[in-house]
Amino acid sequence: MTGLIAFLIVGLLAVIVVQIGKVSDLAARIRGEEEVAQQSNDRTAVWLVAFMVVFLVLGTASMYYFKDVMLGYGPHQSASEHGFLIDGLFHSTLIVTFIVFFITHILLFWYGYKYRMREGNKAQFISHNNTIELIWTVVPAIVLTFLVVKGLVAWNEIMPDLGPEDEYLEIEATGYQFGWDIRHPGNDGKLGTKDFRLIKPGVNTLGIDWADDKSIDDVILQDIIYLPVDTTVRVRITSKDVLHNFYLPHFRVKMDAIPGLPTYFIFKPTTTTEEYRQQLREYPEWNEPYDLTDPDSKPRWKAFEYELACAELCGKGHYSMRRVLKVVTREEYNDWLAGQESTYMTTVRGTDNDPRKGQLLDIEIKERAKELKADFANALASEDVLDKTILLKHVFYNTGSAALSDLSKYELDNLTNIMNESSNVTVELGGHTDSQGDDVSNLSLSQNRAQNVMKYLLDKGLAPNRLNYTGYGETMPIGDNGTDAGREQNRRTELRIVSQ
Ligand SMILES: [Cu+2]
Repeated sequence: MTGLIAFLIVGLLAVIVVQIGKVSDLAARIRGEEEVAQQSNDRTAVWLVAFMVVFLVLGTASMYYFKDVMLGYGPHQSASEHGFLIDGLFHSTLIVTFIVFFITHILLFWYGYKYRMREGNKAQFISHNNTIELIWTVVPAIVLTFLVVKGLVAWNEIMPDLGPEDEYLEIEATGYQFGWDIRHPGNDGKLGTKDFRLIKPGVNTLGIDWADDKSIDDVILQDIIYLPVDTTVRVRITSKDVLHNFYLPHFRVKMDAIPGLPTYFIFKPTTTTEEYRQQLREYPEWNEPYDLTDPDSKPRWKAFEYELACAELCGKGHYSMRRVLKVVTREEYNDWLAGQESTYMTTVRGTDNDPRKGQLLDIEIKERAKELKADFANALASEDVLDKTILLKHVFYNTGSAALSDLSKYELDNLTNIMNESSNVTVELGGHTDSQGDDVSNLSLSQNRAQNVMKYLLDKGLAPNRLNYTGYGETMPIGDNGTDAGREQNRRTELRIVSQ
């Protein structure tokens, strides 16, 4: 209906214009052509000036009206340190173009008015004028030099790379159709190395070298990206397939992600997500409901999140490359980091893709040493005879044999250290089996195993009078021999403190 009315209005206006044309044609014939032409020129010249005034007033008013919804104005203050420098560039460019826009438009329309056709006026013909040429070459050159130099200064300030002494957090963003793999360095703050030859679709999509110690605690973030406030962040930016662009608009961070050519961006977030929300809260637009169909939904400022977007039209799923980014305080960041499980430990450790399969990690060795030390100290401190026995959790044998497995040496080395520290303690090593097989052979197997443990400790230099061993066979089960798990518990090596 509205369309029909609009169409009719336009049609009627066209009819009116044609009719006016016919009337002035008629008038011209009555009054004489020249007088009519003069009047028409005067009228056009006045209308041009009127148009100019309305145009400039409305243009300026719309700039003012929309200032709060344009990124970089109103509530959208840069949330990073260098962002103000970039905003400064935009502002100075805007001011210069605004002034030029005003001057040129006023001149354009004023000349249209001043030099309208009048009797006796004659157009001036200039084939060449050095002064004019000089003015319109030099003035833009000066303005552009000012803008370009300002831009170069900003570039040199923002883009230099960090040195080895600088403290920073480095993360890695790998773009692909359609998403980002964001790799966080974990507790050590260092990203593990990568090698394209290690890329295995579905298994190691980034080609991370799991044999590198630095990669053990790296986390490929599944969901929200967390960054600590007031910390320099260096982002390694790369792409797996086509051009993408790493874009954090609120931080004025924008850099192409190029397949085969790593790029980077360094920035320092200065405003936490919560602080930014509080800034937005001051503006009426941000107090409107977030969900327009539900007036009771939370206000927009509460739902605000920083976001990572792809700023390159990289394909039809381009829009889905959005990721939420949260800037939080140091304490919140540390809490979050403590809750993150490394990608290696959760998806690679112990699998066929693990180059350290069958080996212990430094962190595991340290962890076990700590645990054994605590168990030993508890046993020493306790008055109860039953508490004097501790389980050597990580001592294992080859199946059906008394030979120690390779990994058992870590536990026994730890035990040697502990025994050296408490030189008055004497212990008994006890071997135990499950109930499968006959009693006699179980007894001898447990004896041989306990004896092998003792031999290992003697080889490490412990005094023979501090050590003793006994094989208990299947006589002292701690688990149910009817189940696999129970039998596994029963096959064990224990240490009992005899005297201290
Ligand atoms: Cu993209």
